[in-house]
Amino acid sequence: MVTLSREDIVRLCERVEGAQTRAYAIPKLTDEYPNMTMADGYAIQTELRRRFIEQGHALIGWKAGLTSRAKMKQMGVDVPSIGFLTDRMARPENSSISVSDLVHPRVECEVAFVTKADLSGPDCTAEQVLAATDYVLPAIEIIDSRFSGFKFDLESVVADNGSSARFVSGGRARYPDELDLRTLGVVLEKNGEIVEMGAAAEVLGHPAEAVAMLVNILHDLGETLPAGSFVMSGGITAAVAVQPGDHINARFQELGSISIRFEQ
Ligand code: 0L1
Ligand code: MG
Repeated sequence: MVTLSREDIVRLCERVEGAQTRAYAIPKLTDEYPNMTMADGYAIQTELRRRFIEQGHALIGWKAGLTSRAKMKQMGVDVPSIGFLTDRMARPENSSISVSDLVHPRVECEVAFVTKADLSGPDCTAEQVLAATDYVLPAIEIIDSRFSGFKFDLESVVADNGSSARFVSGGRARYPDELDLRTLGVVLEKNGEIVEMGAAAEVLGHPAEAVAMLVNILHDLGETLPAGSFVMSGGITAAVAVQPGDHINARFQELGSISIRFEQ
């Protein structure tokens, strides 16, 4: 249930927007509003999406977050979340990504879905997601929590759009029925060293389950997922911190590799 007044939602949204666009850390929102609910977090995120679209950003899709045990354990939470993705967050493969406009950049490997049919909740299933999927492709998400010292809770993370910041996709697109998306392996290398590895089943047992969960949360927000959406299903492994000079290579079984560099 939304408990915050419209005035408070707008004020907290402006706080998050300032931290995102000017890259500074802020205290978690629940320090001031300890009784804030998840619905309040989504109300702030929805206001942020409204503002960005008003400013000319194009909504291109959504991300599921905190969908693997590794991520939930790393962040000390037990429920997945969703966030929106815009054209301004996309970066090309093999590019050099600046960290000067980010606060706490970290990377994670994800399976992305591109849809060819509309999907809606409240009872969307993984089977429906797979039937509505045009193709899947590998992605690296660069998340950036805007909360000081990584001290946050789910309500604050949701308001901060699930730490969404940048993403890169590419590699090799495949039809989902050509792959076993549960056993699909991924290896994350930083500066030539393997730092994380896992199988996509880490994501709620099957990444399509995470997309179904996302569609059902969208239903609660009064939204559907239109055909042509780009959806990231959540980090398979724990997120890895990056700094200027780092080179990241994510190798996905069957889906090719994605490389990026980080610069000041
Ligand atoms: O993409 C995600 O899994 C969202 C993570 C949100 C919390 C964090 O910043 O790690
Ligand atoms: Mg992610």
